[in-house]
Amino acid sequence: MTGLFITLEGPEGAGKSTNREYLAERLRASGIEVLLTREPGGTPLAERIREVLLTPGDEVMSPDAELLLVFAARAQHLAEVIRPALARGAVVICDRFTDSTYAYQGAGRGLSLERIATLENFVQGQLRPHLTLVFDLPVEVGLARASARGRLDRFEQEGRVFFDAVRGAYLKRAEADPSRYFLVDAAQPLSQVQQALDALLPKLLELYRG
Ligand code: Z5A
Repeated sequence: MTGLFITLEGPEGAGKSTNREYLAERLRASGIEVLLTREPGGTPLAERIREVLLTPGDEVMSPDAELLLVFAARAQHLAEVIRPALARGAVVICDRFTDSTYAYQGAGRGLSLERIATLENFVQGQLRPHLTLVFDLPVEVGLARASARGRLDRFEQEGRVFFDAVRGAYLKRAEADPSRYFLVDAAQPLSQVQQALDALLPKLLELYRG
């Protein structure tokens, strides 16, 4: 049996972290093993790479270096955590994955989508998420939520143009493949967001049980 690979995507402050545990609990209530993880990160080595990626510093990180670090962390995460969990039949819920790379390094930094696709194929082989939930909300709402938390990380220090591009990329990807992407209106009150997740649960169970 192979498990189910679900990714949560969207701009900052969209509620991915808040809702991943909720979704996991709903699935666990059906007796399913759920592994919650995140990117960049998910293993000790990948978490060290996350620190490098998120910590602001004096040296400007080149977009190419950023892209390669993201995929280095992903290679480790896949090998150590994601592939083994899927192989034993678990549901893997990952907070961000390669759609973030297309959105942040592709649309945000302006790197070639073909180059990202080459690395995606190299690092992931055939593996793609079965389902991707895109938590969508206006940029200013997400940034206000994120900045209410205090110190901004290296990505959160970017400007409005960057985040507009990121949001646009997610919406374009979701529109291009409605069978894989599910759009969640993340600007709604949390209770309504969670109602939308509840409504999705039968589809998740159906996908999982094949
Ligand atoms: N990155 C990349 O560039 N390339 C890649 O390939 C990958 C990642 C994989 C990871 O940081 C950074 O790495 C990310 C992109 C880059 N950029 N940044 N920044 P992260 O994982 O730490 O950042 P994040 O994913 O944006 O986390 P976040 O800002 O915490 O967003 P969130 O998880 O979606 O939101 P949240 O923490 O659940 O909620 C934020 C606040 O809003 C919190 O106080 C909640 O209580 C509140 N909230 C949540 N939902 C609601 C609703 N519905 N109403 C009101 N308030 C709400």
